[in-house]
Amino acid sequence: MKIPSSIWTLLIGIVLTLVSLWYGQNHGLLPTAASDEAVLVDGLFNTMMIVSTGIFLLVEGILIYAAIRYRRRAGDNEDGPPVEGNVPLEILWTAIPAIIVIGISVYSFEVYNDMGGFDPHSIHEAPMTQESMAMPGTAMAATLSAGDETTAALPDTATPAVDNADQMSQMQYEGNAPHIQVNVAGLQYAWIFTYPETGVTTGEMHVPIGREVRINMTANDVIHAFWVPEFRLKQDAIPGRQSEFRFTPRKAGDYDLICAELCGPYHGAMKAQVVVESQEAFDEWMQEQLVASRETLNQAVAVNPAEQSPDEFLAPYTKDMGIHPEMLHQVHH
Ligand SMILES: [Cu+2]
Repeated sequence: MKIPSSIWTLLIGIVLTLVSLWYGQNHGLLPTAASDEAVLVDGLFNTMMIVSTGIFLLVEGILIYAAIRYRRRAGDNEDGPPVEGNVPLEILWTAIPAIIVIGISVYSFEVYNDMGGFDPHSIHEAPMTQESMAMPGTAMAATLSAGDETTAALPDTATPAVDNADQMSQMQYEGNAPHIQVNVAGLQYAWIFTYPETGVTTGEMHVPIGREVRINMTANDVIHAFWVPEFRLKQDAIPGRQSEFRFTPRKAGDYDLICAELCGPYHGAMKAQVVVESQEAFDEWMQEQLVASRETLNQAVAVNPAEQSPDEFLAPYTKDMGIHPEMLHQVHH
């Protein structure tokens, strides 16, 4: 039985589509997706991977098929019939890539907007991702706990609809775990993090799971770039300018923050740890940092020279001065 070529084309098309769809989502090229934004970026990346796998297989497949099917046979010295121009085909292979490119650019614009690319610190609803959709209970609980629970659960029928909607949207934002602010400074060759709410300054960034992190970043000397591959986030730190961006960590773990802008001879060593942990672990860590900074402060107070007598103040230095401690008394009495 001879199978018509249209059936063959259809079958090959189906197989090609299935293979592209599978490979585009199982390429294993990206590290763990540890933030809501990473899920958005991966969606875009996988879409492009599906399209490019399909195009690659189609082009290479036709190439290999043609090379074998139309190879030169023994004793055949002809050039074959001259083929030139095919307007419908040319329109088709111009239109298809144009549609693909426009589609991808609209999609990437959308992802950039969802990540807060245009207005990083504006009030927004967190992007709906697979992870956050997988836990509707927590999202609901957070929404309810934000406002008066009775009002939220049993909306007053007398309340005008508009007021209610207004209230709802506000509640959703507040309930969406209020953001935390982190000020980041890049300098040769380290990252410094300051939490303005507590005044804590550290060399390691800790962030709680599920809460939006708003970054205000600058550089002290040259241009650096904040890059956490697991967050799919890269942003320049520019001296004299504030870079604002946000992200919502979703997966607990220790991640590398890597400087992604050549900034000097030790650029390659410019790394810091980003620790994504539960809210409780984060609060505990913050408390430890506060205690540590208070201790440092107390030590500074303990040696406050203003409260010491001159010989008390000079006592530790007598060895350096090359004199006997008793001599101090003689000097001052
Ligand atoms: Cu750097």
